[in-house]
Amino acid sequence: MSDLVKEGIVAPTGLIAHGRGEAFDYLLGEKTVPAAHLAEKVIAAYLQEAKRPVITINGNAAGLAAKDLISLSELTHAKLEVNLFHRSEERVEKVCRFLEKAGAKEVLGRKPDAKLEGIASERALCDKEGIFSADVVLIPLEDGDRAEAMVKAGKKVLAIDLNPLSRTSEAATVTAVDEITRATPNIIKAAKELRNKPEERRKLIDSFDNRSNLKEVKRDICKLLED
Ligand code: PTJ
Repeated sequence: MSDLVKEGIVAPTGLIAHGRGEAFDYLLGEKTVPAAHLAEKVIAAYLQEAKRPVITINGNAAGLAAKDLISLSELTHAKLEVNLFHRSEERVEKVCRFLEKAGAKEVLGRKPDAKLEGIASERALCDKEGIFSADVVLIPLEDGDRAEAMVKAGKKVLAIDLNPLSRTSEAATVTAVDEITRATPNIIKAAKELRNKPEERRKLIDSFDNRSNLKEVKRDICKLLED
């Protein structure tokens, strides 16, 4: 990660965010807990049921899981959009190129032509054909303001976030409380398994409750601490 900071892919504060994530991962025993496993299946189901799915990519997500996120986008026909918290045109270009080098065929985000309501600053910028008109958005490692704005805009928001207490985790429709490099391959596997099973996908979506899933993760953390 520190090399990617030097290259300008990961923001300097991305390292701090990474450390926050690691701290929570220790509390999870550095493994995918059962509740996260279920959330990952539900995320796969939502992506496949979506009409206009989009996967948003920031510096940390690109640095940690570019290839898997590209594979997931191909498998689920989701668009990839670079959307940075610490935005500069130069960094957007660098992250887009980084994804293209890793094999992405089309990356949105270079020329944002729409704005998400409810966020001041350049962080509101997005692509009309991407995040703006998406019905389902996968947001790995997203900040709370944008996650809440996407929910308010009526989108189904799918988060990957190691912190079960974050505003993103609480606002999302589905949160996989898991490390991105474990979560993404799990979502890919589930998407392959669910490919020709629309009924099973809808069952997973209809029976999922994010609040109780997050509670289960917190119980797992307490149990690990007590043991
Ligand atoms: O590249 P940019 O400019 O878009 O900036 C990206 C960061 C991540 C710096 C920015 O979005 C940010 O500051 O995010 P936050 O508010 O720290 O939220 C990131 C969330 O991701 C936190 O709740 C972390 O616990 C969590 N997280 C960190 N590393 C991982 C993670 N979740 C899953 N896997 C990780 N490896």
